[in-house]
Amino acid sequence: MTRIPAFLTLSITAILLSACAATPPGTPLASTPPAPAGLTVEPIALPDPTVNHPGQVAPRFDYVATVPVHSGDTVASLQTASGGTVVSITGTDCADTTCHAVIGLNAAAGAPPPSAHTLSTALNRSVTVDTSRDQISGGGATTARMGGMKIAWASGELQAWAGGMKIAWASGTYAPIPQNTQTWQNVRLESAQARATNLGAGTVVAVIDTGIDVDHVAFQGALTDPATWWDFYAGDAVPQEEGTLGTGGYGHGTNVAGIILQVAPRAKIMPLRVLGPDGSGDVSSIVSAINWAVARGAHVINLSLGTDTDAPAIKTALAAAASKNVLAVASVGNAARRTLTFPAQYGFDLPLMLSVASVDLTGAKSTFSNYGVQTEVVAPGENVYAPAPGNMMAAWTGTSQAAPIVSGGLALALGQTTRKHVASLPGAVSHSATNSIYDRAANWPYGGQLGSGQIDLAALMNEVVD
Ligand SMILES: [Ca+2]
Ligand SMILES: [Ca+2]
Repeated sequence: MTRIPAFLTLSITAILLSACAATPPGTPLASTPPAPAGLTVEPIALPDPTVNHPGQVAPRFDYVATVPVHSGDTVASLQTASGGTVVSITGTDCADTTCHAVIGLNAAAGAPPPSAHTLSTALNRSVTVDTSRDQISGGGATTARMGGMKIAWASGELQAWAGGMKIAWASGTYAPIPQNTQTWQNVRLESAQARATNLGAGTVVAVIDTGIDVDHVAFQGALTDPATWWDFYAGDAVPQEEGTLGTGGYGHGTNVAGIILQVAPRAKIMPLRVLGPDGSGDVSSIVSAINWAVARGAHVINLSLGTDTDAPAIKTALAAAASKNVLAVASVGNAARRTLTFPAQYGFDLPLMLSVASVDLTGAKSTFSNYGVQTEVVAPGENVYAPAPGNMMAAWTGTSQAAPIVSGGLALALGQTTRKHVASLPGAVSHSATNSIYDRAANWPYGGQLGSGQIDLAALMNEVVD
């Protein structure tokens, strides 16, 4: 996996940060979420947020502190004591459960990182501090990157959207993309949809990614109310993908959302943009997006992104999501290493979250896919066709493409009356997976490190659907 350079974004950011420095964050939104008792925090919104602002980058933070909320705290008191900006609240009911304030911090040039010890003393509670922002020094390490690479622009496929496909998507009728036939056969999608006849209706899947092409014909009628969208990267309410065809991360989120909708055609996608055109972004944005999705009714959160650096702030947010029975799915990364990226690595500890690796269409581990004992399930992630910006279709390859097959499977199950409690559905994905992939000689080096095996959507529906 080629690491996506962060330089482009960083140079743009530097310019916009100075231009936007005088803009106070927190411009109220038209739609106010259910706020934690006593604390209301809106995402950073630059002026005129209801309009899309191509090229705009919201203020970014080098570090993010996670601070337990105490009764009597106010946004002002937390900001005064920490010297930072409260960007989000993890947890939706601070009166009953522990909430955490997510505080963005910047260090002056040459100054040491903010000290968790100093902040803990100042706030009189235990505070953790994570690196948040892409670091331009240190070899261009990317704090959060999407895991996937475009392998083909199927320009000739544009016709596929001109006729019946458009109508099929808009009406929620399953219309398989012929190029994905083998992929869907391998996970037994057709049988699963025959069993789960609601096709995911009533289920919301948050796609925390590069945004999506909200105007794509494939997404008309398939997205949540625009009041639930947000672009954390730009500080506006329109999570439209930005970039250049064939470059960087452009099209990544559109592909991921399109895969989910092929599995669960009547689910609704909540598009949340946290990654820029190069596919990189900040921990603080991802945490804010997870909190946002939970507060606005997402049932499943798809995270086709990752970082090599432990990010406890993300784990705290995912644990809070789980406490509200919100499921999460994360890709394990594309470095061909025996270790999982974060947040996928947290899936092992969190019963409501699944970590997903990629296999090819023969069931062999994809050469690029990370693996390891913390992997929970695998899905085919090679050459998966889905919508691409501009009413196009394209195939992408990566663990990023395997994860949304699992998210779609959870949405299919959630669209039905199930025998299982929501919290046990991820476990059912594992139980019902087929472990026959371990019989393949190509997978012998990875014994026990590809989870329970390949997701079997038909077996999953048989296990869970009433
Ligand atoms: Ca935008
Ligand atoms: Ca798990």
